[in-house]
Amino acid sequence: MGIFTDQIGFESNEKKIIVTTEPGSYKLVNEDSGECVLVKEAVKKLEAVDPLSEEETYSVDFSEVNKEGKYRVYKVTDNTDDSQDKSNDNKQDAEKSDTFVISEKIYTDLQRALSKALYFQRCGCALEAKHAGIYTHKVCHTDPVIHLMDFVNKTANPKTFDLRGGWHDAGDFGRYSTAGAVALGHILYAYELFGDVMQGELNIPETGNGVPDILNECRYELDWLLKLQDEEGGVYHKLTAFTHAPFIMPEEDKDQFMLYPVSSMAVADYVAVMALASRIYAKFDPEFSKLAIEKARKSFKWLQNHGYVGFTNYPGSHTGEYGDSDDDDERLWAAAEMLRTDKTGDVAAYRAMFEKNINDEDVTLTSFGWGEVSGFAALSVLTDENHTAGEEAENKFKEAIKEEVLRLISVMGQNGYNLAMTPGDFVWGSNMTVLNRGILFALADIANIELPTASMSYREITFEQMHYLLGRNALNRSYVTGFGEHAYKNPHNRPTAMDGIEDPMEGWVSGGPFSHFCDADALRILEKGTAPMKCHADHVGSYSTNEITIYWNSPAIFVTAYLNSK
Ligand code: G3I
Ligand code: 9MR
Ligand code: ZN
Repeated sequence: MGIFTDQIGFESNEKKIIVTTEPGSYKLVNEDSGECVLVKEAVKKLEAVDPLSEEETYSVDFSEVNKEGKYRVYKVTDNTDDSQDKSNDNKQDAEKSDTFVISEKIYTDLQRALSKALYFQRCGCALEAKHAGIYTHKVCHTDPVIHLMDFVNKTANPKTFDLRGGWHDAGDFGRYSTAGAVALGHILYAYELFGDVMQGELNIPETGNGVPDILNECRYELDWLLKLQDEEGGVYHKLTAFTHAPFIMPEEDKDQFMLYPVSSMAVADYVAVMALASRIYAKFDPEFSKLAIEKARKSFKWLQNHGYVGFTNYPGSHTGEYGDSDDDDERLWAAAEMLRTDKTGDVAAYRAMFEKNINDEDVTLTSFGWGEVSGFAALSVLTDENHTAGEEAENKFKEAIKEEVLRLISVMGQNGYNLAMTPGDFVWGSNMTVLNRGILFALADIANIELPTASMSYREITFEQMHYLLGRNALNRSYVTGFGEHAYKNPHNRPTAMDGIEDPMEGWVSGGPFSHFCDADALRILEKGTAPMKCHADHVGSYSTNEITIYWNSPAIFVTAYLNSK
């Protein structure tokens, strides 16, 4: 059996629901005093077995306890047989939850660690002990870059580029425009909305320069992304080697890195995120702000002159593809941001592109992932104090959000974990889906979208998603390194695998359970037909269930900032 909890804990004034796989009584014990604070009966929420874990689930609600402290939940058993039970130790282990706290602002340390983690992805510089602690490495990937076609054609004396910088995307060393823009989007919007709780120092090289560290860290990626624009305003889709490096430290990777062709998704995401950055950094660095909007204008012109330009990997090359069959949502985000930010620009053109794409029926209007960015347009429009896009557009976004929120609330009712996920949602990077739904709930809250049927507030609903991420799941596993008694420990990340240090850096969100797991280690470790919520292998080789990426941390930064901000 299992007793599953958020391994960080619960806010004093919020719901405190524990999930278990067995009926019976459960007691909440204060771990410091040993005092039993409350005994509650487990309640069966579903008639059928839980569709995500394929097990019986029960919930135990300790919400009435508000007192700050460290706690643990135990199953109340008939103690008389315990002394004879040889498997007593194991049994005891299985019949208690991990420890957790009841407190205020419980995700403050988590938010900081999620943010600091990005520093460890910095490419083109050394990570020094002063900032990196034990996780140092020498400078990496500083060699000149060439075009893919010059590489393929073995051109003599090809044109070279200095494209140092940016964040490594993930466990690989690639740097990808759309992935980077989306990660920046999550963080910069979070800063705009919840800046008050994003002022903390991160101990990075720029600390103390008068700019909040989270913006300093984002600047490292922005300065790199700025350089990916070509002379015509096109933006290269990615910068990687021809294939992924073997497991080596970043500084040992001497493969030739290349610029891959322009895609219209990369251009549109670039426009959106440069406009957003121009707005956010205006008061810290007016010169950078001006440069960012100029670059955005240039790429916007490219969008006006070009239709959809897709991206597929060159035959034989298999670094991340980030393919996308349409760019309407990216254009919508670009136009929404230019309309809001660039008041002295070509407003009529921004408006026209915005109108065209908001009315495109294929655009969902509620997504925040690397492939579908329409939710960022909603976020930008609905948080614009000047209401630049107008009431009709606002209403359209609000209706779409309301519909999706109602669907997700109904989904939460259909599983034992109050999770806004169906069995089919356990895709590669399912934790991003969980977190992006958290962003949607936060946006619905900010935009005052009525919650007609639910008994919980948006804030409570969002907490429920975080509780899953932090251990209240069928594997009893916290999906953030360093946070929780049973936090996963072996992220698919080359430095983690090769640095010889036992513990991984803290603050990394795992991709999470993937029901069609496809890497050799997951295939070896997990049985075929495993329940969706259990398709996670905490193994360094399992890239399809246990990798890290910048854009799986970034939505967690948004969600924790939202939850910490009230
Ligand atoms: O688009 C289909 C959808 O129509 C279908 O319903 C769904 C069902 O599984 O699949 C969807 O496609 C999935 C796609 O992501 C979009 O979600 C693919 O199956 C899935 O394999 C694909 O996974 C991506 C993976 O790369 C493989 O391409 C992940 O989202 C993406 O995060 C991951 O990104 C990698 C980079 O390539 C390289 N760097 C590391 C990074 C993280 O693992
Ligand atoms: O480490 C790579 C990871 O970032 C990618 O998500 C994954 C899928 O593209 O590929 C990983 O690299 C593997 C490569 O594709 C095949 N050989 C083994 C590599 C490391 O496990
Ligand atoms: Zn590097």
